[in-house]
Amino acid sequence: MSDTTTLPTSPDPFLDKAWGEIGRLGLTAHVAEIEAQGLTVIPPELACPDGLADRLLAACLDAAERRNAERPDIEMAARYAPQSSDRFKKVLGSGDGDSPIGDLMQSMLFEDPAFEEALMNPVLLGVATYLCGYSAIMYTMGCFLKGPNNTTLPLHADTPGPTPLPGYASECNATYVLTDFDRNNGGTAFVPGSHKWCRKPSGNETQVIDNPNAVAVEAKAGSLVCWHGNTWHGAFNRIATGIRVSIPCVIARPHLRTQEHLIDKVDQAMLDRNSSRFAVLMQQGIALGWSTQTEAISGAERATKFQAAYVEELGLDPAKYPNSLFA
Ligand SMILES: O=C(O)CCC(=O)C(=O)O
Ligand SMILES: [Fe+2]
Repeated sequence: MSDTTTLPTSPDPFLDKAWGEIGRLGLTAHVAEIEAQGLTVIPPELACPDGLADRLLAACLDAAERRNAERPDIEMAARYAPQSSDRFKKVLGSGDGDSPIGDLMQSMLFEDPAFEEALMNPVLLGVATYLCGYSAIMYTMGCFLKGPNNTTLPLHADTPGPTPLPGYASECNATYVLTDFDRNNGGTAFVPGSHKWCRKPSGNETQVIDNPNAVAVEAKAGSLVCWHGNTWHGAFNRIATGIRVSIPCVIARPHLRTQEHLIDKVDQAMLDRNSSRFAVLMQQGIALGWSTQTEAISGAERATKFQAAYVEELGLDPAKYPNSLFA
């Protein structure tokens, strides 16, 4: 027997790493709440230090002004639906002239460096990693701008695919709340505990007002509301005047087909100023999605290069832990 003491090695060093970060960031109770309820509200002082929420709100209004040629006045009393909301009419079941989501701006990441900061916020990544692992990728980052409306957004689970949904999270929705959320403000509606049911709501269950288990989230501007992809949620209509502003940042496991295709869209300067984790979130470690054999070969080379750099940054190799939920 050797006289040196060897500590037992953890069966999953990725879990240890994720758990260590959660502890250091003061997120343990929030992660426990996600386990129990399927969602948590991380308060502004933890979620958005150093004025991040103010920078994000300004960046959203700047982007809306660029896209719609008019800066939204977030105090205004009218319905806000400058251009895109009708696109979702059939999908979301809104009545004519009304939208359950207001305006949805998509592909926000490239609009302003503040969105890069939002994605790389250690608090967001701590929760997203716990739910989707270190190899997770960005699925989408948008911005909802919702004024007074009549139509609720039906309850649904974000996880794609048929029932049974996997019991583990395939997605983490981390939404920056940039104006206060509650019932009157048209905040998100949640059915606490529904992430454990591993199915999607159907029929009358989808109705936010009629479902007695749907509760309005209460979150102050600057909060980060995080939920498990299986958690049933929708949104109450906005009774209050003014515009509700939020940034849904959705992180997913790397086998999912993402809403945003980022692989060949990220510019080199953006990659250069960020970590390998950022590159992986930007789908640079993904080899799939080619249209020609040449692309298949170059894509595999690119993915291998970014994965290797990430292994060095992590000090751990996800490929060596194929059964880990955290790798
Ligand atoms: O508008 C909301 O509050 C909910 C939006 C939603 O369903 C989502 O971000 O996945
Ligand atoms: Fe959703």
